[in-house]
Amino acid sequence: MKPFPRLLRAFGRYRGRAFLALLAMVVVSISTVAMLFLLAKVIDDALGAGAAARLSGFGGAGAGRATLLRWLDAFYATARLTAESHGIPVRFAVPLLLLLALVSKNVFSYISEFELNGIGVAMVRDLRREAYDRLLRQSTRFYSESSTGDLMSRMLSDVEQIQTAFGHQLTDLVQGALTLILLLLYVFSMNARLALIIFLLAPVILLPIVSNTRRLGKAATAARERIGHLGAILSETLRGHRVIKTYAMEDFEARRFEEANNDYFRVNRKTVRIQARNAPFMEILAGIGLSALFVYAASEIHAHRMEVGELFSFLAALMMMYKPVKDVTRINMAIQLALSSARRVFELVDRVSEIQEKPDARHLAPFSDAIAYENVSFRYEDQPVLLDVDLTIRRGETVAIVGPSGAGKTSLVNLLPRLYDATAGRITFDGVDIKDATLRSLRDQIGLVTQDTVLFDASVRSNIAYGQSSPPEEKLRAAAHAAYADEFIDRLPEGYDSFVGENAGRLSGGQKQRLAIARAIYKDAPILILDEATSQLDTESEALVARALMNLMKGRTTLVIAHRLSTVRRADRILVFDRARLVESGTHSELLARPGVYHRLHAMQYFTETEAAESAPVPGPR
Ligand code: DGT
Ligand code: MG
Repeated sequence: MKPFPRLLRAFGRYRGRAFLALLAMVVVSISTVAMLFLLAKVIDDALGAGAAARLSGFGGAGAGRATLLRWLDAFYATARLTAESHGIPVRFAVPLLLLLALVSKNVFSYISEFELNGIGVAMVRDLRREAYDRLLRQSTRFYSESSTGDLMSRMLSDVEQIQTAFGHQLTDLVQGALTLILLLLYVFSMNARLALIIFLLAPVILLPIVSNTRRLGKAATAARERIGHLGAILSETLRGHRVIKTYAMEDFEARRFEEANNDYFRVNRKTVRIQARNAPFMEILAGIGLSALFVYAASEIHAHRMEVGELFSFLAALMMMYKPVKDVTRINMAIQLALSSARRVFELVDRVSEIQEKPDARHLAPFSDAIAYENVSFRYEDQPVLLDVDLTIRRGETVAIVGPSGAGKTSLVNLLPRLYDATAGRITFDGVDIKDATLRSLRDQIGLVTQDTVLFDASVRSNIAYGQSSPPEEKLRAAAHAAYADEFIDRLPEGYDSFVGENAGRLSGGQKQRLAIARAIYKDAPILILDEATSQLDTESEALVARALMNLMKGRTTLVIAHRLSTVRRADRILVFDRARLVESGTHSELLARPGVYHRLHAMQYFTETEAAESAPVPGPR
């Protein structure tokens, strides 16, 4: 579905309010015309400019007057009579009526503005919620392939753009159109010939606006793309500031930013140029028209076909028409912007995650027997990452996965919670193909500690008991204790209520990992996936993390991507991966006994030794 009808449908949800706004707008337009009419009366009747003309029999309610004017005349006459019967003189009554029209115009324009803008705000709330829901349910592939900056700008500024268009700009558009129609009627009823001349000249003014608008629309789309690119660079810088510093890449990044910034600048300058020439051009055209009008009007007044007040009223009506016409450019641009934004937001909303739950997916019973990979192959793009992997993991087993970097270890374990789906073969969970199970029941049974620790900018408490508003205190402390995290948590200024900061900037690498382990212990899932990362830890915190991990693995079925000799030795079985294939499997001593990848890795000191962990007493329930 195209963005426009779709936005209209979203708008339609609020049609009650929209109808109210429309009614208010009609009243505003009528009040505006009434004001113009009364302006003529103020000049001609209250101030007396028309007295001479009326005495000589010209102007006023002649037989040839158009319907609109006759209605206004009748209404005016009644109002005047009423005022006179109450003893209010004309010079008070007419300005009072003018004031009434003015108040009515403003009260109703408040109502329409408020109602329509309210719809705009509500629409984007709906849209943002929908987009965020979709975003949350996207596949891991989507996240790894999208740029954060781009997604952020879609969720924030693009959605904002739609709000402006469907609130503010739409109010101006509809109000402008309504008022324009009534104003046209008004000027035609007042002096059809004069109005016709002006009307015929209008296209001369309108055509350049239309072409300008089209060019503006194109420039705006280009500008959106450029700002997205800028955002992407910016968010990379914010996330990667440490790398940038240590590689002394400030100049490089500055240049990259400079290029993108200049790109954006060029597009903007084009927009600015188009915009800048718009107003002066229009004003000059309008000035020419106005001068001609004065010349013509002078002869009309001379011939007593028009009164001075009416001329002023006519002029004021023309001026008022200028605004909605002029606004067409701005509104059109805003709508173009909103449409291109809507396209980008809907792209996100419509994106279907490649990981789908079957409609008849079944709930998995608690894990009882075995997980099996049957001829599993996997690829991200063209390059195979896993080829024909066959393996079975029994309940309670600890399986270590080792292999050179890029062998496919992380990819292998990512398939189990269906972060990715295998490209061939299948994975079963107690004999059930995981694609036939509900995602929830599958993922609930899996605890995951990733290679790069992820913590949320929240309290220690909510990081451990992720997603629970009031976690039981003993369970929380027990998890922290088993993860060897309690000693540092207790030293934090506010203990469990301390905030960890964005990217957990207030914690050390080892502390972060122990928090992540505490989270997994807290979740208490029967199956555990550990992607061990040891690089950033010193020996002491590594020993702590190692012990915490051992506590975590106790009594669970564990798949551990291991770099630590102690873990590998303790594993029931070691699976060795090399270049996408499962090449060896066995225990540490079995594998060492034969020449192969494992033997080579061991000889190359691929594994880290952790003395403290080795010599530590077997961690019982502390
Ligand atoms: P590690 O963590 O360095 O010890 O290596 P592994 O064994 O965990 O490797 P893995 O599974 O992360 O990557 C295997 C291959 O797949 C490697 O050539 C990089 C590639 N790869 C990993 N993640 C992605 C991804 O998100 N998109 C694409 N296109 N390729 C990926
Ligand atoms: Mg990995």
